[in-house]
Parts: sequence; C-alpha cells; structure tokens
Amino acid sequence: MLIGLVGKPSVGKSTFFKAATLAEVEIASYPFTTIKSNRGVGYVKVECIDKEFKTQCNPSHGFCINHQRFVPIELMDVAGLVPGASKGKGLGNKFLDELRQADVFIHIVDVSGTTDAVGKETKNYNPVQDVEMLENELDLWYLGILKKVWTGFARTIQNTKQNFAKAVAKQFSGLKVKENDVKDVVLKLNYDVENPTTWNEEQLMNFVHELRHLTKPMVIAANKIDTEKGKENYEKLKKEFPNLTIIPCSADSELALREATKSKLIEYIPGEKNFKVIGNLTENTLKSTRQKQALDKIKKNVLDIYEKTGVQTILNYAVFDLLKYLAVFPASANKLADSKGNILPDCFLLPEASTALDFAFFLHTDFGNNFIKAINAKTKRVLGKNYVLKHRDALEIITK
Ligand SMILES: Nc1nc2c(ncn2[C@@H]2O[C@H](COP(=O)(O)OP(=O)(O)OP(=O)(O)O)[C@@H](O)[C@H]2O)c(=O)[nH]1
Ligand SMILES: [Mg+2]
Repeated sequence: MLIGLVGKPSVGKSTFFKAATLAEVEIASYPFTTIKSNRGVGYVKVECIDKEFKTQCNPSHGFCINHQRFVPIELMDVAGLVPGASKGKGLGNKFLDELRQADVFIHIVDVSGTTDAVGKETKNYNPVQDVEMLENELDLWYLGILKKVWTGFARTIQNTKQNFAKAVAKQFSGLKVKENDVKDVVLKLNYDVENPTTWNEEQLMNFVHELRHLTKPMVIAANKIDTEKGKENYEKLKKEFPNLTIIPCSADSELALREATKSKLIEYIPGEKNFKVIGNLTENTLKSTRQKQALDKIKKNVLDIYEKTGVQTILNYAVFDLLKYLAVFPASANKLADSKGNILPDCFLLPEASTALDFAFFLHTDFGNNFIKAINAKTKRVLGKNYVLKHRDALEIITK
C-alpha cells in the first residue's frame, strides 16, 4: 500500500513525510525544494491485541509502545504541484506519473495563508483555491491519459462490442483502476457505454472526475495550524468544503516531537495529546531552556487546542477510513510466539472484505491451497474459508 503526499509547493509535504518516516529529506521555505520524489516507511497506529492476551508483543516490523502497535506503510513525497501542472507547468507532469501507484492521497494544504498559488511567500492568501486547483489538476491528469487513446479506443469498443468497464480498467491499470471501479462510475453517471463515441467533452471530464475520486481517495491535511491565521483558514476550508474530510495538522510540531523523542529529551507516543519531559531538558542550560520553550509552544498552540498534531490521525484516516484496510494478526490461541520466541511478531494490513481464505493466501500460497479452517485466537471459535475478517482479528490457519 502506498500513500501519496500531494499539494502545491512549500505547504509542508516533506515536513509531513519526515515527521512520519524520520527519513533525511530536504525541507525549506522556497518552492520546489523537492525535485526527486522520496519514498519511506511510516506507520499506522493500531490498538495492539497483546493487551487482551496479557502479554507484550515483539513486532518483527514496526514497533509497539504501551500496547499501541505501529504497523508499517509506505509513503511518497513528491514535488509541488502548480496550476497547469497537468500540461507541464512547474516541474510538469512527470512526477504525476510517479503517483500512479498510490492507493490514496493526502492533500497537504497550507492554512497559514503565507504561501501563494505557486508556493511563494505572501500575506493573507486564501487556501480555498488550492483545494480546487489540486482537484482540477488531478482530473486533467486522468483526462490526459484517457484522451491520448480515446478516439480509437471508443470506436473499437463500439465496433467490436467490447466490455466498456474491462477495456477502461485495462487502459488505466497503471493507475490501479479495477473493472468494478469503472462499473460503479458508469452506474452512477448512467452514460451510454455501448456508444462511447457519442460522449462529449463534459461527459469525459465527469467520467474521469468520478473515476479519480473512487480510485485515489483523498483526505486534506490543514497544515501549519500552529500559525496565526491557521485556525481562521481551517474554518474557511471546512465551511467551503463541508463534504471533504479536513484534519488540522502541524507537521512541523510532529517532527519536533519525534526528533526530541529520538534524542531522548521527551517521551512521546505519536498521535497522543501529551509528552513527558525527560533527559537533559531538565537541566538549567541555555540550550535546554530554548528546547523547552519550543516544546511549550507546541503544547500551547497545537496540543492543548487540537489534542494532537494531526499527522498520525491523518495517516490512520487514509488507511482505515478511506481505504478501509483491516489490521489482522496471525496467532494461535495456545501459542502466540513464532519459532524464535517472538510474541505476535506480525500484524498485516488487508483490504476490506478479505476472508479467512484470502488471509491464508496472503500468508502463503500453500496455506491457501491447503486451507481446512481458521481459528479465532481470541474466542477459539472455528471459522470457515468465507469468514469475513474484522479489524484486529487474530487468526490461526489450519492446513492439510
Ligand atoms: N509553522 C509551520 N511551518 C511548517 C509546518 N510544516 C512545514 N512548515 C514549513 O514550511 C516550509 C516548507 O516545508 P517543506 O516541507 O519543504 O514543503 P514542501 O511542500 O515539501 O515544499 P516543496 O518540496 O517545495 O514542494 C518550511 O519552512 C517548513 O519548516 C507546520 O506545521 N507549521
Ligand atoms: Mg518537499
């Protein structure tokens, strides 16, 4: 699973990326700081099941603090997107191609009002237009891909009576578009799919718009909420786009908290409201006074008001609310450890509506092929192959 961070230049995409991954990437206040895309590992937070088993897990991927399990996911940070990007403006549409593989987008919007449409410093800028710009550019990007082939494509479908959904899914397969996605869009729009040559420009645009919405769902991070105009602009966004999910965010604060945690200055669990000062920060030196002042500011301007920095909330929202993934643990009721003695070493993310058999195949083809039954490790109940997995399920697969 890949999460793409998108937005105009200078909004804090790389800051968000660094806060989530702690990878070394360049961050600066001028536009187009990022040219080459960055990929890294971030985490979604799941309430670990080890607590229910009265034990402490040893994850082989990710980590677990206070029974909060952090499960790895992949993130991608790309160059800033400016008006006209789909036609090659700014750094053009090359990097849009890199976003093809993303399953979901986080649109980072700068609510400080201090960066203009192309990411340059300004004052009193209204970020509402940034949301419209990005949505429009993404639609135009999809439209470009379809239009490149449309005339011949539509004619062939019509003449050879091909299945429309199948043909479009093939054309957009690089964008992870599935046949069922196209079917859903067609059903909603009710266009004549047997005669696609009759579609006009508006119909094509509506079609790609719906397809993009469905196949690249998006959440908005109202970033730089810690700034003077942050709250005001965040409220503006919410009023203008009541149907979008907009989550207040301070990527910069999350980065500071995670770095301070890494340096053992504080104890902080990503996504929580509080942190605890430890280590050298208790000393009475100039450096530690400054660091403490910075942390106090984060507490006062972000945590006390919004209860969290937003970074973890947004990642979780993208994976569990938009993509509806499920976290599933391989485990048996009597034995939670693997052969090396690691307790509950794995936690996997599976797509919505996955079954016990899907899980078996996910673990190993042999498990799938030789599946007899599954056992719910929490209840010890026997489950058949069609059992639909639930979030935080723990399952043992019994094979022939
Ligand atoms: N106040 C505040 N500043 C932030 C926040 N997040 C990022 N910034 C600042 O915004 C500026 C741009 O940050 P970047 O992360 O480089 O932005 P970007 O979107 O990756 O920019 P490009 O790579 O140029 O597209 C930097 O000066 C950051 O320190 C935040 O939450 N609050
Ligand atoms: Mg950047």
